[in-house]
Formats: sequence, structure tokens, C-alpha cells
Amino acid sequence: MDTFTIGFPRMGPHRELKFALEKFWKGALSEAELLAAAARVEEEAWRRQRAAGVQRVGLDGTLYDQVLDTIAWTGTCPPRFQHLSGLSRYFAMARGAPSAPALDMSKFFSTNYHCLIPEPEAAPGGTPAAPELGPLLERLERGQRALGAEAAVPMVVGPVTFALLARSSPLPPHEAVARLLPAYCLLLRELAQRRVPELQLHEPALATSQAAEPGVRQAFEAAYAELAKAGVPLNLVVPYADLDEQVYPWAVRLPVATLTLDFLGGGAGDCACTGANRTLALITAHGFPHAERRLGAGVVDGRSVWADRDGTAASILRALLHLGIPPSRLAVTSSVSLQHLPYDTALEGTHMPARLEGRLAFAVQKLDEIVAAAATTPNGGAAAAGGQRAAAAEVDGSAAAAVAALRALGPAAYARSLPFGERRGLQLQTHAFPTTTIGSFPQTLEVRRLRQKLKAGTLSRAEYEAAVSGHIAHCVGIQEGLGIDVLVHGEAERTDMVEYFGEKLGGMWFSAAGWVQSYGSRCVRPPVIEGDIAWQGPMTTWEYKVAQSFTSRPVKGMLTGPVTILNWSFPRKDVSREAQAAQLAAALRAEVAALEAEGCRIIQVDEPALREGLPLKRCLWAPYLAWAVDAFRLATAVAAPGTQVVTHLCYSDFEDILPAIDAMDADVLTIENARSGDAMIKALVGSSYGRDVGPGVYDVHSPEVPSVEFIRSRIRMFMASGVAGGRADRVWVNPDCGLKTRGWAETLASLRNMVEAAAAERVAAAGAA
Ligand code: THG
Ligand code: ZN
Repeated sequence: MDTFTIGFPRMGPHRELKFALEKFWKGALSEAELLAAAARVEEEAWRRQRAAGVQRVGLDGTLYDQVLDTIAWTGTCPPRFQHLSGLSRYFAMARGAPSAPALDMSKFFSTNYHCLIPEPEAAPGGTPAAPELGPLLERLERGQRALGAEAAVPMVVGPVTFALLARSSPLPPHEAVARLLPAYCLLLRELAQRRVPELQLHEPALATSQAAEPGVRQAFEAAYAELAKAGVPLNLVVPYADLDEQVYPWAVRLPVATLTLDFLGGGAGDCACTGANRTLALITAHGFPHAERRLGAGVVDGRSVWADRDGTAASILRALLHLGIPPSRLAVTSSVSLQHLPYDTALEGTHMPARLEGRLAFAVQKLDEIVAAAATTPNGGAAAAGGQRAAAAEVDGSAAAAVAALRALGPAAYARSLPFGERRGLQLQTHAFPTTTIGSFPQTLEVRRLRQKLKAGTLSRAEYEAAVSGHIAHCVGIQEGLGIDVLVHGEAERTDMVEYFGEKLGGMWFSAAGWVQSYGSRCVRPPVIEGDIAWQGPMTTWEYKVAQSFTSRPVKGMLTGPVTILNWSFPRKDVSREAQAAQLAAALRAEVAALEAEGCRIIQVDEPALREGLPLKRCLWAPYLAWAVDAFRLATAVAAPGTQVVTHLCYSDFEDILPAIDAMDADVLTIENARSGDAMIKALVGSSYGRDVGPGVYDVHSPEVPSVEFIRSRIRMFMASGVAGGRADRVWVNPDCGLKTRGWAETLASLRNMVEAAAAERVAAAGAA
């Protein structure tokens, strides 16, 4: 069996590309220096893959995002950037330029990676400009030099996925795709002259429910018929999920040389143990036309950091061999691009605890798994490194007992003791248009240094706490001075909303160097859930108490919800995600109770990642949403009826999961709103949702300070819409989230206007009443 790769971490082992990019943006690095740094990172990654024994290396690499690259090379740059050129245009599309706001960003399928959203229809006349193949061909040349022509495989986002990512397109899919085809055909003509073994076309859209729509099938069939004519062998790569039952039969007949399928992914972060992936079952039921197509078998788990010690990859390959697919027609790869994994476990050095030694596999280790799996024979071979131990034995803890204990809590644990209509009157009463913020305040260099010094041991815990108290006092004082109604402590002690809790909970491990690209130069270090989650004592009560001691106004408790912690972590493989969410929920439930015991009467539990956990297939949404909502309810229902439970959602559109949001039964829903054009307001008004709402009144990420009049117009719009039953005391006035990314000066100016606007509307409403 051959081996190939479909993507690798792009930042470099030490995030070299991140630092080069950020220097370049600051003007401290020339364009040539940036390109040289990027080339070094790419070429090191390719060489590592080849050195591991991979036969064909997908030439992954991007300065920001592969979808942005596709916008650039297909000539579909929107007109507002067309006065720019080259790299300044490229980065302007990602980051914005004066009078040319950046492209929208969105979660890439079911991952925590964000891509930019194309706007191909915005091209003048809808026709793309001339393709710009320079950077792509230059990368290919470097790849061929580094690896030899037979091992260097160019990769691009496929035309249908690219067209469907452009959500606003008014065109039917096949027309949208047809406009892009000339660019792809030109690329193929160029590649035909450059001795490439094949072109990888990544089409995750083929694994979504949308692929079952007739228009999308038509788009795929027309596009691939056209692309096949160029004579370059095509490898159609379909990561992130299995194919729909109706899609599989026609998808395997698309005229490509290799069809690469994901044998492991179902929902986000799903592991093989959930059985959600049906690729093997589809091949068993419908066969695979191996005489005409090679099967790229994505059997090494590209979404999980756990090593394949139970030999899952080999057992899938063995099953394929038994189905009669000859080894010469099988090629082994990862289920999804390895870009979603940290680079190399070896970088952890002595930070890696003995108990995890050999049990984790980051991208470099996954290469060994790919190569080892390719040695599988029908009756053996490729016993996974470490033998045939069952995955269940991999993790300590008594998961089954823990899950049983949670079940034993019974339905009462999932329901507030009074319905909203009865409990709302027992909760905080303020006045019309109460004001608050979403939680974080500016994270200055000084605050970040404090945390670093504590970690490095150059600051004692007492000194650290004294300094953090000072920051909290400052933050509370500012909010009092501004006249905000419900205060927050400002989160000076938190780096990341998941990391902070993960470090305090039992059962989670944090790598030292396990960075994963989130978007552009930004990275996250997702924790590894390695055992049963345990609440080991209060995590946030100290900060709450400090903040409350400085004010007589109510201070909100601030927690990250169970679903978000799960979705931004690497889950364990021996227990379902549902069970892990329930364990996290039980831990957060203890924290909610601890905050209440300290007198906290408003508790916010953020769930920004609720939506990204949705499986790609709509038919799998309901079970996911059921346990996700249950986890939130388990975490929060312990609150007394007089305690107000707030939740906060952002980063995506929630219109299509409103019933689930309603079922969370939070007393207040705050939502990022400014950039979504009030879509959520309209959807809420049209739904049965009847509780308090706090739509962001201004976009925190814009450098402009919103005027009082602007914010008043937002409040009037909310009231006119009839959201929250048109009750002014249930329409909260808050900014969007993300104040931690801003400076104090703009934060103060904006919040001052926000409070003034709420006060003015309050007076106006009282006058009208
Ligand atoms: N935490 C986690 N995942 C997330 C977010 C988060 N995923 C979605 C969204 N938020 C992604 N947004 C960001 C925003 C900023 C950064 C990363 C993801 C960021 N990272 C620093 C960097 O790359 O320099 C990390 C530096 C550090 O922590 O030392 O700025 O909020 N888990
Ligand atoms: Zn948010």
C-alpha cells in the first residue's frame, strides 16, 4: 500500500511562521524575509513527512489560510481590495484595510480552525479576474526540489467546496462552480507540464448534508467531468465526515484517479469509538469501484492526539482488503489534514508526564502511524506500535462508574426548581435597559507579565494575588464610575477561557508546545482530556469575592460552559463525548454551587463553541444538541430560582438551533450581534424564545468608538423588534464580547457612550409610558 499526506501543521515546530507574520505586520520584517521564513517552515514540514517514509507529500503551506489562498489564485478578490496588490492585498482581505473591511471569518467545517469566507459574486460582472498561479507554482517548484517530482503533490481547495463556502452567493451551485472552473482548468494545464503525480482537490463539502441536494450533485458532476479532461490524475480528498448514504453511489463514480475518504470522523472531534462513521459500512454495502479508482483510506485519526495503540487503522485496512480491494489500489493517509494537531510530542521534553509517554501522537507521530499501517496484510501486519491493547484500557479512571453516577442524578438535576415565569420575579430587578459587559476587560502587557512571572516562579502566589486584586479593584472602580449595573471582575487572571478551567480541573493535561493554528497567526493550545474530569475545589470564587468586596453593585460569576470546554479540548477516546460533556457539567455544577454559596446571584456560563460541535450531517444534529443542552442544564440547574443564569454565544449563526438555545433555559441570552446584521434578533422574534436577551450593541473589534446616538438607535431597534417580549427591563445593553483584545482608552470611551445611551432610552421609555 502506498502512503500520502493531506496536510500538516503550518506554523512550524516553534510557531516560526506566526512570529514571522507578526513581525512583518509590524514592519519589522521585509516581504522577502517573510517569504523566506515561510519557505523554511514549509520545507521542513515536507522533509519531515518524506523522512518518516511517506511516499507522496501533500504540499501544504499558506501564509494565512488555504481558503484565502484560493480566493487569491482563482482571481475572486472582492472589488474593495482591488486597488491593492500582492501581499498587501492578500493580508488586507484577512485583516482589513482603511475603508476595506476584512472578509468574514467562519469555523472551517466541524473544527476550531477558522477560514475566510469568499465573496466571488462580488467580482465585477461576477466573472473572476485572471487567475494568479504564481505562488502556487512557486510552492510546487520548491516541493519538487525538496522531495523530487514523484513525491511532491500540490493541494488546493476544490471548486465546489470553495463555491459553497461563499454563503451569500445568489447563484445555483453549478453556476457558481462553473465560473470558477476556468481558473482550475488553467491550473491543471500548468500542472500537466510540470510532471506532478496528481493534484489533491480537498472537498469537505462532499461530506455535508448539502451534498445530497440535486444542485450540488450536478455541480460536482459537471465540475469533475471538466477537470478530468486535463489529464492530470486527480485525488479527491473528502475529510471531516463520512459520505451521505445517497451521495456515496454517485460520488464514487466521479472521474478521479483517487477518492480519499475519512474513515474516522463523524461529528466534531468524534472518535472511532462512537461508531458514527459509516465509510466502511458504505463500502461493504455498495462496493468500491477499485478497478477505476484508487481508494485513499483516511484511517489514521487526524483529529485525535491519542496514539492508535489498539490498531484501529490496521483493522480498517484489513477489512478493506477482505472486501477485495487489492493493496495496489489502496493508499493510506490521515482522516483529515494533520493541521489540527500539535507538531511533535518530542517538543514536550520533560514536560511530558511518564503516564502519557508513548500514548500521545501529534502530527509527526501520526506520520509513523500512516507508514506502519501501510504494512497491513489481510491476516496481520501493522500491529499498532505498542500492541493490541484495547483503547478502554488506555485511560485511567473509572469512566463507566462516573457516567453511571451522573445518570443516577435523575431528571431533577437537569431542571431549575421553578419555571422562568415564576423564578424571574425572584431575580435581580434593576430598571429598563440594564447595562453589563460580557466578562473580559483589556488584557494589558502588565497583566500578561504577571501571569508569566507566577508561572516562572519569580512572583509568589501572595504577590500575584495582591497584584490581581489591584487589577480587579481598578476594573470594578471603572465600571462603578461608568454606572454599569451588573459588574464583572474583568478576568485579568485568565489567559484563555478553556485553559483557565482546564488547569484547575482534574483529568486534563496541558502541553507545553502543543499549539494548533486557530486562524492566521493565532494559535490555541487545546488541553488533552486524559481521565475523569474532577472538580477539585473552587476555581473562580476568590476573584468573585475580591470583586464583590469593592462594590455594592451585583458582580457576575464567570464560567466557561461544559460544551465549549469539550469542543476546544482533545477528548479521550475510551468514553463518548456525551459522557465527557456530562462530567465537565458535573464539575461546573459544583462551581455554580460554590459561587452561590459565596453570595453570587448572577452567573454567566459561556457556550461560544456550542454550534461548532454540530456534526456535518443534519440528521445527527438532534442527538448532539440533546446531550449538549443536557450538559448545560446539568451545570446550571443547580442554581436557586433567585439566581440569574446568563449564557453567551458567539462566533457563528445560531438561527437554525434556536429550539436548542431555548431548551438551555438560561434566564438571559447574550449574543454577539453587531457583525451578524441582527439576524439573531429577527430569528428570536420569530421563535418561542421568551426570556431576557442581551444583543451586543456595538462591534468591539472595530477601532471606532460608537456614538451615543448610534447605540440609542440599536436599543430602539431591539425594542421595535419586540424581542424579549418587548419588555425594556429584559433587554440588556452590553457590547459584543472581546474587550480583552482592546485598549483601555477605547473601552472607556465606548462604554461611557453605551451607559449614556441606555440611560437616555430609559428616560425616553419612561416618558412614553
Ligand atoms: N479559546 C480557545 N479556542 C478558541 C477561542 C478561545 N477558538 C475560537 C476562538 N476563541 C479563536 N480565537 C482566538 C483568538 C485569539 C487567539 C487565539 C484564538 C490568540 N492566541 C494567542 C496567540 O496565538 O498569540 C495565544 C497566546 C497565548 O495564549 O500565550 O490570541 O478563546 N481555546
Ligand atoms: Zn463571545
